[in-house]
Amino acid sequence: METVSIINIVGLGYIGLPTALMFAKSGLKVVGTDINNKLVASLKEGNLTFEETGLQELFKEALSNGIEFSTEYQKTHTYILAVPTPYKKKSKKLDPKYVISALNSVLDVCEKGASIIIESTVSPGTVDKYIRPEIEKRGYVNGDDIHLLHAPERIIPGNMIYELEHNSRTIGADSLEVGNKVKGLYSSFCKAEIVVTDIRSAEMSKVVENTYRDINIAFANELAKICHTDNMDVYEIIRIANMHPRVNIMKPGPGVGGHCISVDPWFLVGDYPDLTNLILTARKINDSMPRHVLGRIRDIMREHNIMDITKVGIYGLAYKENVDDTRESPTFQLLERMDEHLAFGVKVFDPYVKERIVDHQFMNFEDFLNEIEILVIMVGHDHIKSNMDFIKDKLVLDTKNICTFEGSYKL
Ligand code: SAJ
Repeated sequence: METVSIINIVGLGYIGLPTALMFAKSGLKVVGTDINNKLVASLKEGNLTFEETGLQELFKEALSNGIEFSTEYQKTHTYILAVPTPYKKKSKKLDPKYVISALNSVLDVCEKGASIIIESTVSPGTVDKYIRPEIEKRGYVNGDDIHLLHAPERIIPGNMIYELEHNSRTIGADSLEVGNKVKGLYSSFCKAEIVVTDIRSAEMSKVVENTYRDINIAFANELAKICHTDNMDVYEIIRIANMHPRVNIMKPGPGVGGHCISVDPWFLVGDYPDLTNLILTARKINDSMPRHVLGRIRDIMREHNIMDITKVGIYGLAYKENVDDTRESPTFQLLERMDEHLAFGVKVFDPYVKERIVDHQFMNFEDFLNEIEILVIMVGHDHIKSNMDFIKDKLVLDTKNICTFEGSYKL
């Protein structure tokens, strides 16, 4: 592996930060850059900005290896951009503004011949359509003055550190030579296979992976609705079906959240509206699940003659178990639906979410339980699994199928 000067990681969020720390742990010289002053100040003081298994230990190792954090872009040869790539809610197309702005800040300072590696998920074609023109506008020649690469991440919140080391990954480059050089860089911490391909294939494969998962979850969710209608046990049916050697149905749930699976398929729908019937339908099914949960709450209230919505408690604000990330969380979608239907005053609790972000959010589990009659489990945190004894006397709507006692309501 050729020696690299500084690696400048741009964007210190859920992906950029752990990646920066892994490089630093491997002994490389790393500077993490973010435009958010508060975030940089916090990291400089030694405080992490989100929780993740093993992140604290990794942070300590990276600090002792000299990782630095700054709001300034560094003059160097290697950049990794891990900034957000939101989608425009109406057109469902990717909004590349953060990548473009980060890229331009990098182009202002980078050395000639620098490699700029985009880790952010982008819709297929984004590099050609939006990124290359920025480089050309400045009179740089891509592949000569600047090397552009796309190296999408694959790590899953909750198991990021392990997966950074053990998941295989993809590097899209314009030439095999540059791709292999960057592969050498990532192999400083990634022990799995690293595939070098072209940029277009790297972009597409990333979005395809998340779309595949979205479609499969939608199938499980549709089954849950079918089974509910005719009083069948969807979990038993999935358990049996999955005994078939070539069947592997996923778990139904209250909806699909997170910044990846619920977003990436929209890039394909936005770009290929006439060709994405299956993908769009899957998105619609998954997006309909919070409404299905609302209907189930109504059923339980009716059955037990409970008229007061403030007796309902929603457990879980995170988008999935054992993380504090609330992006695109099904619970937000449920709360929005409730609000639209004038169901004000529903109570909320999540042990991972330490700041008050919604109305009637409790910070203490006991206080929360004391106030409610119906408990809706939206997220299967380990916390609730180890507190089954305390919720047994409630009417429980268990959307994650985690209750170990009889009598809970299911999706
Ligand atoms: N979910 C279900 N049923 C399931 C599995 C998940 O309802 O059987 C729900 C979860 O509760 C959650 C949502 O789906 O709301 C997404 O969670 P997830 O754990 O499936 O995935 P993410 O969004 O945390 O991470 C995904 C991963 N992609 C794939 O597995 C193909 C991860 O590897 C990617 O790195 C990440 O997206 C990303 O950054 O793109």
